[in-house]
Amino acid sequence: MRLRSSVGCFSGITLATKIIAAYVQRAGLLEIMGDTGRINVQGEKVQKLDEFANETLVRCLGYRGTIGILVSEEDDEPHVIQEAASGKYIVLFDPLDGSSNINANVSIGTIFSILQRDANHDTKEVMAHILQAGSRQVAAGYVVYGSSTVLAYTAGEGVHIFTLDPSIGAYVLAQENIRMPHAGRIYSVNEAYQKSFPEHIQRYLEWAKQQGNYSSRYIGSLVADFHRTLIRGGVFLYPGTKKTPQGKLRLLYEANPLAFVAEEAGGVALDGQQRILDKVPHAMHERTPLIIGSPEEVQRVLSS
Ligand code: AFP
Repeated sequence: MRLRSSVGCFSGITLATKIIAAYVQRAGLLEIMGDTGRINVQGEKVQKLDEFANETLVRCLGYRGTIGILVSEEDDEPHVIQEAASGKYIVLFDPLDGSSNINANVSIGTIFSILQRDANHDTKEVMAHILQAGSRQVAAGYVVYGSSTVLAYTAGEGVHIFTLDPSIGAYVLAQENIRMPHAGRIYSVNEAYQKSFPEHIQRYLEWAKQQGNYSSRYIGSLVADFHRTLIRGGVFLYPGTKKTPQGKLRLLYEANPLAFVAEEAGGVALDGQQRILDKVPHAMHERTPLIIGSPEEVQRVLSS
């Protein structure tokens, strides 16, 4: 298993997510549930735990010698840690995905993507280093704070799953080179929006319902819905709607890292037109439609 030289980023992420996991587990006791009263750059209510998770990641990653830039879902602007070329990595993250579920004790997670500075640009051209296609990620993954805390990670040589052992405070390798099932009869989508989805997606959902052997599963936390899709197969969909043609999910720190994990495990991730990892971003908080999962099921959605 390879962690690559981005290992400094990885140890910052494992430290931060262990701290976040401990807080999430005690959220009810610490009076850190509920929102802060602040609205973030995405127009969403910032939960107290969102803020805590963001600060923890920025703190844990901000002092690593090899990190140059941090990008968070919660912050309008990137954190430039160092302009020197030694800060060669860019870490992009959604500190607490699914945070509107916190009060209902539903699984939530942290998603991260690691890029290397683009050698064609001066180190001062911050946006040029951030706005790279997902195919240039050197590593990516996520942590699910669920019935156990699970970390899924890829550095381009397969996907490896670690479980946090709370008795020793360490992530322990649980599954090496996990593969996503090639097919799976589960679809995961917010069906309340069905009527405003593109027509082929509506046709797929109608078709699946008529089969009689499909299950519908939707948690409403991308990271948890994706993790189930990785383990059990099927397809997760968050298409554009008439009102929001680009959907809700963010390209750089949600779709890209999950697409990298999916492909490394034998799955597929598309926006409906093209491969997620080929999309060249134009803005740091850009959104994208997402169809991700088992190759057979994704193909079925596309050809419906
Ligand atoms: P929150 O972080 O605001 O809970 O949003 C979570 C999320 O971005 C993603 O994790 C879910 O897949 C998606 O939103 C659910 O959105 P809908 O409520 O529109 O289905």
